[in-house]
Amino acid sequence: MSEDPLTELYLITPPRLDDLAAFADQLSAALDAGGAACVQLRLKDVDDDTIRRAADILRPVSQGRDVAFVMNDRPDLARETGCDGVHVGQDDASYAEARGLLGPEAIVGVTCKASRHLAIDAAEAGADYVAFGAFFGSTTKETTVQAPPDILAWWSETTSVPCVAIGGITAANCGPLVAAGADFLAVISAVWDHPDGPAAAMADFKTAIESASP
Ligand code: TZP
Ligand code: MG
Repeated sequence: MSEDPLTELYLITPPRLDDLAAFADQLSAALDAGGAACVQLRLKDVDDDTIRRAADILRPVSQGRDVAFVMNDRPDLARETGCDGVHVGQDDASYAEARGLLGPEAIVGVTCKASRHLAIDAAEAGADYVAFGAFFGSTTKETTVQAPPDILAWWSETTSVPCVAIGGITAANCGPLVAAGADFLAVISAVWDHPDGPAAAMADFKTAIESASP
């Protein structure tokens, strides 16, 4: 029997949040189904007040269920809105800037695409997790880099820093990523666009993760 904890879900908000109250209900349903460790607020091309309003509504939904709430791209807004941390890409604030703004206790995660080199640098600097992807084609974000599942296996054997897998992940295709050692599966469309709703999506992931776990 493996002593590794089961792979958990890292839920990222949909690209648009036109009805925050309705989405708060969807998020509650997903989190109450179990299996999620983190929620990331990811809103692109909106003004800062829109991000603040979304954080003010969604952060308590997540933190009230002991699920970490992190901000995408913006350590300054993460700090201002009381998030648990931030996720930065290679074109955002650097890891060091994010850590400097948020302090030693915050979660700081770093996108590393399919680069072992970027991941080692981020982990050595102190990142709380590294994110690899895209593993599959995504309808949410155009992806230029394809990550092979074996990068997860290599990472898990190399370090104890957690890794997040992202990009087109569904309950139907996540098995090889779970088997390769993904600590977290970051998902958008597979949960929010599930025909039977987010709780059903979470149940599908639970079944898939349990059957693929080493
Ligand atoms: N980064 C790489 S792929 C992606 C991001 C933010 C989108 C993931 O969304 P989905 O719908 O789970 O493919
Ligand atoms: Mg970014």
